[in-house]
Amino acid sequence: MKNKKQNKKLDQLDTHSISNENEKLTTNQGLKINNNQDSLKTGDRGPTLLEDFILREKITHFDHERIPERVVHARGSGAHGVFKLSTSLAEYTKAKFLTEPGKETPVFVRFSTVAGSRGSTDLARDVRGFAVKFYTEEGNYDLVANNMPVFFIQDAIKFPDLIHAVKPEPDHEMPQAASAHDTFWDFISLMPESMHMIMWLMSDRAIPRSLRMMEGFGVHSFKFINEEGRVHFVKFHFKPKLGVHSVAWDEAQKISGVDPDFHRRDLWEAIENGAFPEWDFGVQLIPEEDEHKFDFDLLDPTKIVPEEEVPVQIIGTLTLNRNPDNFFAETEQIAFHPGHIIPGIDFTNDPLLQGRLFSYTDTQLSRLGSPNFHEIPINRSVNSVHNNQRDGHMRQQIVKGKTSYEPNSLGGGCPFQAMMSEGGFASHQERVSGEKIRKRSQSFVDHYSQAKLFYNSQSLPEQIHLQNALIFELSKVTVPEIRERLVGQLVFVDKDLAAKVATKIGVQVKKLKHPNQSLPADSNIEELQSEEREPNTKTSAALSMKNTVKDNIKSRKIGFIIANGADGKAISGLATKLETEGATVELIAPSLAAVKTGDGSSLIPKHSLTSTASVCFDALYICAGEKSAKVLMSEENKHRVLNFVNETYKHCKALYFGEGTETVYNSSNVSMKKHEDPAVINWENIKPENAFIKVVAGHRVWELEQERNT
Ligand code: HDE
Repeated sequence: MKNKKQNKKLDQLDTHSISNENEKLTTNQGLKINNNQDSLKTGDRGPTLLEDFILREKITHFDHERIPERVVHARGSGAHGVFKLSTSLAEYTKAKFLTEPGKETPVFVRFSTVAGSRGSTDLARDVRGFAVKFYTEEGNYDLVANNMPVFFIQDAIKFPDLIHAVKPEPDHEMPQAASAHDTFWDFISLMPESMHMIMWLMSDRAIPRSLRMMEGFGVHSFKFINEEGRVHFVKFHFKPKLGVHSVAWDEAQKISGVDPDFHRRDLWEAIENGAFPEWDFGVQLIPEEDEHKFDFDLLDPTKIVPEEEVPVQIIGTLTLNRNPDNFFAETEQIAFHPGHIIPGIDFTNDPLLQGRLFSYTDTQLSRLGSPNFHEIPINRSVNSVHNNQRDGHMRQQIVKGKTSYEPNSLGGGCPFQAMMSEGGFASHQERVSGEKIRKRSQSFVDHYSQAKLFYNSQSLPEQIHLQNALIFELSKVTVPEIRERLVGQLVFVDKDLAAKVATKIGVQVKKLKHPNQSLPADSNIEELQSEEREPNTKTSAALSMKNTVKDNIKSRKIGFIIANGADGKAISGLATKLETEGATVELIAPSLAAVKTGDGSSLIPKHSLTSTASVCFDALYICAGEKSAKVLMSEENKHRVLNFVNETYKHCKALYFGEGTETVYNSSNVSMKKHEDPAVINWENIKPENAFIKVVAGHRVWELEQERNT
């Protein structure tokens, strides 16, 4: 954070931040308070007096502490950081933060779930928001992205319908933060354009292991404009350096109970521990003249540009390196808007993006309550703001002088319009003509090819997870006709998938016959949905998490189960090795009391067997030592220890049984395996520590799931 602009941003926040250290308590008017324990009364048992301005000020402020939560993306966590450019894009855009290699731009990133309220669980099956505010020298640039590259709908006019369908049902306000209910699937089954997004939502991408292990996508095509006015379409990508990883659905459900703040805590702790989350920032660039060379429309937000057709060029690194000081002031009050752009970046006519350009300012007005929300420290740009906008609720800026209009002579004509050469923004000039019409373009009609591409590209375990997710969700749908209609949609994605889901949710696979309101009247739906279509066998390696980064154990959380008598030397040896490679080791013992190891030293556990669960860890080590194994297998502890071991095994995570723990091994489900299991390490392994690290680096061994769970 040595960079000047970043410091400016920090200074700016600092002038608004305050510490209570060594300070006396005051009212909001700065009056020192002498008694914060009792209200003003008539006698010590008498009624409270209206005169008590200190009580009234305190309670009134408290009564107004809440602001409306975001309509969508209400639950979020954020962090400060920096974007460092490595490759100049001057050939494509004049945006200054993208043209000078080495340049650092301060950022604030807010991750979120979409459907749940502010207090909902982090591990809901959902899309994640990935909103980035770049505080550039030319003004704030917001890339309000998601962790999935496509969206449910093609036109903004359907957004309220989509959100009403997924939110808790209006009669009984259930279920919270879940798409597994009637209204969501009713809507989806009538909206074939959502099928591609449904594949992503039912995949493991919707239950990330960590916010630090998610990709980010701008979704829409945007435009880059260079100094000469030349246009390229651009798709934005964030690729996590730790790879893209997910938990198992069974884990997600359990984590929601054990630690609903799992993602928030993980992000916070990683940053506090100095394991700064990092992403490669990349772009797919398409020259304007190639706009129509694809078999889909670049303006259609339900389509990706496959990386095989246009590779992602990595141009820099996004690093999150500082937690907010105050959640409300920063993470809650930050106000994103896809319309916050800078010279060199412009919009396309994607009808979803066009609608978003209206929505975000409108929502900030109702959420933050004033047109002056840009003056809240987290929303301020690093370059100063000069215009003739005045007044409004909670105005902070004190503008000197008597003119608040333009043109003026009394104020010397200031502030002046900027010429383009001075950084003045001018929308890219584009020729537009057409009928005034409410109609979907015929080029938006193919809803299934890319849904199929996604499904085809998944590894077998990923496909099974996707099938199971659909079965889970649709089993919660109480109306058989909705289940049947959805299966009717799946037929056009993959017949086998449709059949597998159908048998588990008690419906027949039937050919789809229903009105398709999103399609133009003249669309040839029969042809598009024909089962005789040429089979689509295309795949794209970038779509499968199987091909992600699996070569390190950085920031992974390893649980050590210990008890009195454990082998202290073996524990510290392994812990040092894991920590040297960047992992975090946490001790779990029968109670929080200090554990005495065999060599007489004492270790303080972070958790007890009752206060945490296996689902909160990436891997488990049953600490070496016969004595401690005996304690772990005592009547009092046995059930909990075996639960840890069996769950870790079931969820395909690395398990390591230290020397002397045969009793634990033999009592667990692991002993029932019929042959060598590559993810279970024990005292017989040659170089067991290295073997363990290798399995942890692979994250989960999904290939073993079917065998382990049968
Ligand atoms: Fe949003 N969206 N959205 N959205 N969106 C909001 O703005 C909206 C869409 C996204 O951490 C709201 O400040 C409409 C796509 C993120 O603060 C609201 C449409 C994508 C966030 C809104 C979309 C997004 C929001 C709610 C369809 C992925 C959280 C509170 C036309 C590219 C930002 C707020 C944060 C938030 C409207 C579709 C991403 C109501 C009308 C597509 C990451 O203005």
